[in-house]
Amino acid sequence: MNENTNTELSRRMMLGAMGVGGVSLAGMSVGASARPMIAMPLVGAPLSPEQMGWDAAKGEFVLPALPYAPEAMEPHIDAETMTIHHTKHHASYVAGLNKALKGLASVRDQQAEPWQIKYWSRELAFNGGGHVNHSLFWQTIAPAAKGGGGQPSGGVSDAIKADFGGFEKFVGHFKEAAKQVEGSGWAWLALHKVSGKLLVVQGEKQQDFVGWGATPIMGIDVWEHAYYLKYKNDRAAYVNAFMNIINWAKVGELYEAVKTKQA
Ligand code: MN3
Repeated sequence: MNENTNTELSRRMMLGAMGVGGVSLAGMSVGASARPMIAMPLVGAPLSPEQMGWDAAKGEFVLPALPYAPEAMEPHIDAETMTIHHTKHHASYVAGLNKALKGLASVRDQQAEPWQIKYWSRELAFNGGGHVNHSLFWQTIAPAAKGGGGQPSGGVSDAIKADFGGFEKFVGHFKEAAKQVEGSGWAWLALHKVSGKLLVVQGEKQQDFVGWGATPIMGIDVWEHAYYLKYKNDRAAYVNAFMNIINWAKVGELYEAVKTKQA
Protein backbone atom coordinates (compact mmCIF):
# COMPACT_ATOMS: atom_id res chain seq x y z
CA MET A 1 0.00 0.00 0.00
CA ASN A 2 1.43 3.37 -0.95
CA GLU A 3 0.30 6.92 -1.62
CA ASN A 4 -0.36 6.22 -5.30
CA THR A 5 -2.70 3.36 -4.72
CA ASN A 6 -6.27 4.25 -5.51
CA THR A 7 -8.05 2.94 -2.51
CA GLU A 8 -11.24 4.23 -1.04
CA LEU A 9 -11.41 6.42 1.97
CA SER A 10 -12.63 3.89 4.48
CA ARG A 11 -10.12 1.36 3.41
CA ARG A 12 -7.35 3.94 3.58
CA MET A 13 -8.40 4.69 7.10
CA MET A 14 -8.52 1.04 7.96
CA LEU A 15 -5.12 0.38 6.53
CA GLY A 16 -3.85 3.53 8.14
CA ALA A 17 -5.31 2.15 11.32
CA MET A 18 -3.11 -0.85 10.88
CA GLY A 19 0.07 1.13 10.72
CA VAL A 20 0.09 1.90 6.99
CA GLY A 21 1.33 -1.63 6.51
CA GLY A 22 -2.02 -2.24 4.91
CA VAL A 23 -2.78 -5.78 4.00
CA SER A 24 0.78 -6.70 4.75
CA LEU A 25 -0.33 -6.34 8.36
CA ALA A 26 2.49 -4.90 10.35
CA GLY A 27 3.97 -7.44 12.67
CA MET A 28 3.14 -10.41 10.52
CA SER A 29 5.29 -12.30 8.09
CA VAL A 30 5.42 -15.79 6.71
CA GLY A 31 5.95 -18.22 9.52
CA ALA A 32 5.22 -15.63 12.18
CA SER A 33 1.82 -16.94 13.21
CA ALA A 34 2.64 -16.75 16.91
CA ARG A 35 3.18 -13.00 16.73
CA PRO A 36 0.41 -10.48 17.28
CA MET A 37 -1.97 -9.94 14.39
CA ILE A 38 -1.43 -6.21 14.34
CA ALA A 39 1.62 -4.62 15.83
CA MET A 40 0.74 -0.96 15.33
CA PRO A 41 -2.99 -0.43 15.35
CA LEU A 42 -4.67 2.79 14.50
CA VAL A 43 -1.81 4.95 13.33
CA GLY A 44 -3.34 7.60 11.13
CA ALA A 45 -6.96 7.02 12.13
CA PRO A 46 -8.81 9.99 13.64
CA LEU A 47 -9.99 7.86 16.56
CA SER A 48 -8.07 6.46 19.48
CA PRO A 49 -7.43 2.72 19.79
CA GLU A 50 -10.05 2.63 22.57
CA GLN A 51 -12.64 4.34 20.39
CA MET A 52 -11.84 1.79 17.68
CA GLY A 53 -12.24 -1.11 20.06
CA TRP A 54 -8.67 -2.26 19.65
CA ASP A 55 -7.91 -4.93 22.25
CA ALA A 56 -4.13 -5.19 22.50
CA ALA A 57 -4.29 -8.27 24.73
CA LYS A 58 -6.46 -10.18 22.29
CA GLY A 59 -4.74 -8.69 19.26
CA GLU A 60 -8.07 -8.00 17.62
CA PHE A 61 -10.92 -5.53 17.48
CA VAL A 62 -13.89 -5.72 19.83
CA LEU A 63 -17.15 -3.81 19.46
CA PRO A 64 -16.61 -0.39 21.09
CA ALA A 65 -19.32 0.57 23.59
CA LEU A 66 -21.66 3.40 22.67
CA PRO A 67 -20.61 6.59 24.50
CA TYR A 68 -24.27 7.15 25.57
CA ALA A 69 -27.46 5.20 26.17
CA PRO A 70 -29.24 3.87 23.06
CA GLU A 71 -32.24 6.11 23.74
CA ALA A 72 -30.05 9.24 23.97
CA MET A 73 -30.70 10.28 20.36
CA GLU A 74 -34.50 10.20 20.68
CA PRO A 75 -36.54 11.45 18.95
CA HIS A 76 -34.13 11.80 16.04
CA ILE A 77 -32.91 8.22 16.14
CA ASP A 78 -35.02 5.76 18.13
CA ALA A 79 -33.56 3.44 20.77
CA GLU A 80 -34.44 0.22 18.95
CA THR A 81 -32.66 1.35 15.80
CA MET A 82 -29.60 2.38 17.82
CA THR A 83 -29.49 -0.96 19.63
CA ILE A 84 -29.87 -3.13 16.55
CA HIS A 85 -27.49 -0.93 14.59
CA HIS A 86 -24.80 -1.17 17.24
CA THR A 87 -25.16 -4.70 18.61
CA LYS A 88 -26.04 -6.47 15.36
CA HIS A 89 -24.81 -4.53 12.34
CA HIS A 90 -21.68 -2.91 13.74
CA ALA A 91 -20.84 -6.09 15.67
CA SER A 92 -20.97 -8.13 12.46
CA TYR A 93 -18.44 -5.80 10.81
CA VAL A 94 -16.09 -6.19 13.76
CA ALA A 95 -16.36 -9.97 13.52
CA GLY A 96 -15.87 -9.84 9.75
CA LEU A 97 -12.84 -7.59 10.10
CA ASN A 98 -11.15 -9.92 12.58
CA LYS A 99 -11.96 -12.87 10.36
CA ALA A 100 -10.48 -11.13 7.30
CA LEU A 101 -7.29 -10.30 9.19
CA LYS A 102 -6.95 -13.93 10.24
CA GLY A 103 -7.68 -15.06 6.69
CA LEU A 104 -4.95 -12.83 5.27
CA ALA A 105 -2.53 -14.00 7.94
CA SER A 106 -3.22 -17.64 7.10
CA VAL A 107 -2.45 -16.99 3.43
CA ARG A 108 0.75 -15.22 4.35
CA ASP A 109 1.71 -18.07 6.63
CA GLN A 110 1.16 -20.45 3.73
CA GLN A 111 -1.67 -22.21 5.50
CA ALA A 112 -4.13 -21.15 2.82
CA GLU A 113 -4.00 -20.78 -0.96
CA PRO A 114 -2.76 -17.45 -2.41
CA TRP A 115 -5.95 -16.95 -4.44
CA GLN A 116 -7.73 -16.28 -1.15
CA ILE A 117 -5.92 -12.95 -0.83
CA LYS A 118 -8.40 -11.32 -3.21
CA TYR A 119 -11.34 -12.64 -1.25
CA TRP A 120 -9.99 -11.66 2.15
CA SER A 121 -8.87 -8.26 0.88
CA ARG A 122 -12.43 -7.53 -0.18
CA GLU A 123 -13.72 -8.78 3.14
CA LEU A 124 -11.18 -6.52 4.87
CA ALA A 125 -12.26 -3.49 2.85
CA PHE A 126 -15.97 -4.07 3.46
CA ASN A 127 -15.86 -5.04 7.13
CA GLY A 128 -12.94 -2.77 8.01
CA GLY A 129 -14.74 0.08 6.29
CA GLY A 130 -17.89 -0.76 8.22
CA HIS A 131 -16.05 -0.83 11.51
CA VAL A 132 -14.26 2.50 10.94
CA ASN A 133 -17.40 4.18 9.64
CA HIS A 134 -19.55 3.13 12.59
CA SER A 135 -16.88 3.84 15.19
CA LEU A 136 -16.66 7.38 13.84
CA PHE A 137 -20.44 7.67 13.50
CA TRP A 138 -21.11 6.95 17.20
CA GLN A 139 -18.45 9.45 18.24
CA THR A 140 -19.71 12.33 16.14
CA ILE A 141 -23.31 12.38 17.29
CA ALA A 142 -24.63 13.65 20.61
CA PRO A 143 -28.11 14.13 22.13
CA ALA A 144 -29.82 17.20 20.73
CA ALA A 145 -29.88 19.07 24.02
CA LYS A 146 -26.44 17.92 25.10
CA GLY A 147 -23.91 18.85 22.47
CA GLY A 148 -25.80 17.74 19.37
CA GLY A 149 -26.89 20.06 16.58
CA GLY A 150 -26.35 23.79 16.25
CA GLN A 151 -23.35 25.11 14.44
CA PRO A 152 -19.62 24.45 14.64
CA SER A 153 -17.14 26.93 16.05
CA GLY A 154 -13.40 27.43 15.86
CA GLY A 155 -11.19 26.03 13.15
CA VAL A 156 -13.68 23.67 11.58
CA SER A 157 -16.23 26.49 11.37
CA ASP A 158 -13.71 28.75 9.63
CA ALA A 159 -12.81 25.95 7.24
CA ILE A 160 -16.46 25.23 6.44
CA LYS A 161 -17.04 28.92 5.67
CA ALA A 162 -13.91 29.09 3.51
CA ASP A 163 -14.45 25.84 1.63
CA PHE A 164 -18.25 25.77 1.24
CA GLY A 165 -19.09 29.49 1.27
CA GLY A 166 -20.93 29.32 4.59
CA PHE A 167 -22.49 26.89 7.03
CA GLU A 168 -25.90 26.84 5.35
CA LYS A 169 -24.32 26.06 2.00
CA PHE A 170 -22.42 23.22 3.61
CA VAL A 171 -25.64 21.88 5.15
CA GLY A 172 -27.40 21.95 1.78
CA HIS A 173 -24.49 20.19 0.10
CA PHE A 174 -24.18 17.55 2.82
CA LYS A 175 -27.89 16.80 2.98
CA GLU A 176 -28.16 16.41 -0.77
CA ALA A 177 -25.12 14.14 -0.84
CA ALA A 178 -26.73 11.96 1.84
CA LYS A 179 -30.13 11.86 0.15
CA GLN A 180 -28.63 11.01 -3.23
CA VAL A 181 -26.49 8.07 -2.17
CA GLU A 182 -27.59 5.24 -4.44
CA GLY A 183 -28.65 2.32 -2.27
CA SER A 184 -26.67 1.68 0.90
CA GLY A 185 -23.92 4.08 1.81
CA TRP A 186 -22.71 7.19 3.59
CA ALA A 187 -22.13 10.89 3.14
CA TRP A 188 -19.02 12.31 4.74
CA LEU A 189 -17.41 15.55 5.68
CA ALA A 190 -13.75 14.84 5.06
CA LEU A 191 -10.46 16.69 5.11
CA HIS A 192 -8.52 16.25 1.89
CA LYS A 193 -4.87 15.67 2.52
CA VAL A 194 -3.30 17.24 -0.56
CA SER A 195 -5.39 20.40 -0.84
CA GLY A 196 -6.03 20.86 2.86
CA LYS A 197 -9.70 21.52 2.00
CA LEU A 198 -12.86 20.08 3.45
CA LEU A 199 -14.90 17.97 1.06
CA VAL A 200 -18.34 16.42 1.10
CA VAL A 201 -18.06 12.96 -0.37
CA GLN A 202 -20.42 10.07 -0.87
CA GLY A 203 -19.57 6.47 -0.07
CA GLU A 204 -21.39 3.47 -1.46
CA LYS A 205 -21.70 0.39 0.72
CA GLN A 206 -19.02 0.85 3.38
CA GLN A 207 -16.01 1.47 1.17
CA ASP A 208 -16.72 2.28 -2.46
CA PHE A 209 -16.72 5.54 -4.40
CA VAL A 210 -15.36 7.95 -1.85
CA GLY A 211 -12.66 10.60 -1.75
CA TRP A 212 -9.15 9.39 -2.24
CA GLY A 213 -6.72 10.81 0.24
CA ALA A 214 -9.50 12.32 2.32
CA THR A 215 -10.01 11.54 5.99
CA PRO A 216 -13.61 11.64 7.22
CA ILE A 217 -14.32 13.69 10.33
CA MET A 218 -18.11 13.29 10.34
CA GLY A 219 -20.55 11.14 8.45
CA ILE A 220 -24.13 10.00 8.15
CA ASP A 221 -25.05 6.36 7.67
CA VAL A 222 -27.84 6.16 5.09
CA TRP A 223 -28.13 2.39 4.97
CA GLU A 224 -31.78 1.55 5.56
CA HIS A 225 -30.85 -0.17 8.83
CA ALA A 226 -29.90 3.27 10.15
CA TYR A 227 -33.40 4.75 9.81
CA TYR A 228 -36.04 2.41 8.40
CA LEU A 229 -37.79 1.40 11.63
CA LYS A 230 -38.70 5.01 12.34
CA TYR A 231 -38.59 6.81 9.00
CA LYS A 232 -39.52 3.97 6.59
CA ASN A 233 -38.68 5.11 3.05
CA ASP A 234 -38.35 8.78 4.00
CA ARG A 235 -34.58 9.10 4.01
CA ALA A 236 -34.85 12.87 3.63
CA ALA A 237 -36.65 13.15 6.99
CA TYR A 238 -33.91 11.13 8.65
CA VAL A 239 -31.21 13.27 7.04
CA ASN A 240 -32.96 16.44 8.23
CA ALA A 241 -33.27 15.03 11.75
CA PHE A 242 -29.64 13.98 11.78
CA MET A 243 -28.57 17.63 11.59
CA ASN A 244 -29.94 17.99 15.16
CA ILE A 245 -27.51 15.47 16.61
CA ILE A 246 -24.17 16.26 14.95
CA ASN A 247 -21.61 16.69 17.71
CA TRP A 248 -19.79 19.71 16.30
CA ALA A 249 -17.42 19.98 19.23
CA LYS A 250 -16.21 16.46 18.51
CA VAL A 251 -16.06 17.12 14.77
CA GLY A 252 -13.98 20.23 15.49
CA GLU A 253 -11.64 18.13 17.62
CA LEU A 254 -11.22 15.58 14.85
CA TYR A 255 -10.66 18.35 12.32
CA GLU A 256 -7.80 19.78 14.38
CA ALA A 257 -6.32 16.34 14.98
CA VAL A 258 -6.41 15.34 11.32
CA LYS A 259 -5.16 18.74 10.19
CA THR A 260 -2.22 18.61 12.59
CA LYS A 261 -1.39 15.07 11.56
CA GLN A 262 -1.57 16.03 7.90
CA ALA A 263 0.63 19.11 8.26
MN1 MN3 B 1 -24.82 1.21 9.65
